[in-house]
Amino acid sequence: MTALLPALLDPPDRVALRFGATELTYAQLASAAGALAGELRGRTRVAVYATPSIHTAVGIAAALLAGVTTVPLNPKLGERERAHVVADAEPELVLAAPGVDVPYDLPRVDVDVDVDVDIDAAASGPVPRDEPTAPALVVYTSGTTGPPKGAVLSRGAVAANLDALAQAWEWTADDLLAHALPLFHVHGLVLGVLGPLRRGGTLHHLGTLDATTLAASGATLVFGVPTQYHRLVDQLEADPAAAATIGRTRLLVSGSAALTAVDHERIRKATGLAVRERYGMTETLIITAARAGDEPEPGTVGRPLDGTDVRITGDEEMGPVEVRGPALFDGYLNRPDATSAARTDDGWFATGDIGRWTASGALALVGRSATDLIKSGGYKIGAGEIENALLEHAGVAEAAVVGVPDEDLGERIVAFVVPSGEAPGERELIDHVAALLAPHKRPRAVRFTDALPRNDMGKVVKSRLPKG
Ligand code: MLC
Ligand code: AMP
Repeated sequence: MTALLPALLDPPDRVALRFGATELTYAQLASAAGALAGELRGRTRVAVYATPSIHTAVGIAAALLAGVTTVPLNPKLGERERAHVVADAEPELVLAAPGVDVPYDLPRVDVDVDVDVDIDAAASGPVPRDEPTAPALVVYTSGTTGPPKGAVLSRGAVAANLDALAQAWEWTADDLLAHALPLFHVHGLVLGVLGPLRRGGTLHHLGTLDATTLAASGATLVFGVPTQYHRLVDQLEADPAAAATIGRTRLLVSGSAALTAVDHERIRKATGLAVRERYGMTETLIITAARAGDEPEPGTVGRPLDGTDVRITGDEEMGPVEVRGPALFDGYLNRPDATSAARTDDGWFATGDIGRWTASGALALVGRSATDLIKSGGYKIGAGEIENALLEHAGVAEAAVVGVPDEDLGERIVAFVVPSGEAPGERELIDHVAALLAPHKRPRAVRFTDALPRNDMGKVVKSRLPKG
């Protein structure tokens, strides 16, 4: 494999990263990351406190240059998740932006982005370890129950997936990618940071995907989750000038959850652009994508990427989606049981999604096999983890958590609670969950009830809970 980030070894004369008013050229990035990589050399696994800042991107680039595995940490993890991730991944230290409080009892290394440009220093830095099988990242992702699992992604998987996406989207060094995604998940980190760096192009992280900032960014390529596009189009309908500017973008890409047909159409009306959807998972990276050169079919997530095999199993027209290819993860850290449960005997990965093929060869997703997985704002959230957090509150006797359809978030988390004694306040329970777990896992509403619907075996039947 050639280097994972070749532009750091032979820096082009171009801006690599811009976060707000702070930017680094490739030469500056190569220097800053090269210097930090020198400090990291010899380590095995480090955490990055992944605030949406240039420091996070530099820290990850440095770890990759040094051949060290990175564990990106959502800075808003609650105390239960923090304890779990540290015990599970055992990072040797945490990289963080200077001056940021880091709630981890780990040795800390500040990411210095204010480094003299000295290409020699970068070039004479550590030799990148580019064995494709070496682990690049451990990314935590929720299951239906229990704490999140760390998906181990190899350097080869990241490289293969980014190259297939470049082909699908005609993505080159000339592209300026804009997004406002968090930097601790595959979407914002692998596609959104390593994507432009592997191409030698530019990333502009906008903080928030709002019409004014996006229109001013000069982006040729935009990534976002459906909630971000939904909020963006609300603004564009009220701001035709921004909509016209954004209409000159080469490609708008949506993923991590389904973009509704209504929002597809609203965006097309406001900007003249047809959004390309792509489908992926933390464990598989991107599986299918609507191509730059094809007219997208709303309601589908495009065709399999080149080199990736997708099959629909079962005898019906729609069935479980399975995937095979060079971008599959190596397994869940310390969880051989969960790893083998997700793999079929013949080496395919069972996504848990249900899909069907359309006449044009695109994949349409029609649901998930596990009802206890919720997608809210593009985040995957396990109902069981929230139920366990609620049960830790003294005022909760029983809890059942579901996702209900929501125009903005896709699904909204609603908790049904049987109180023990006097019912606690709704706000108190929401804050309780937001402290133990990341705030995006908090219920948006709590409904108190005398009893949960149960079947003869005593199992809660969530389909019998009131909707809405
Ligand atoms: C609210 N907040 C609280 C709180 N209530 N904090 C503590 N206690 C409480 N009770 C705070 C939050 O921390 C946050 O702070 C702010 O209020 C709003 O939080 P939110 O409700 O989570 O934000 P929201 O506006 O709803 O965010 C929408 C969003 C976000 C779309 C921006 O959901 C998002 O970034 N989604 C992207 C998810 C993603 O990247 N998924 C990819 C997974 S990979 P503050 O400080 O932030 O304002 C994958 C594979 C693939 O799926 O295919 O891509
Ligand atoms: P995560 O575990 O956070 O990586 O989320 C992966 C899941 O997100 C997939 O299994 C799908 O259910 C969902 N997903 C990703 N992209 C799309 C999309 N374009 N449309 C619908 N669902 C999607």
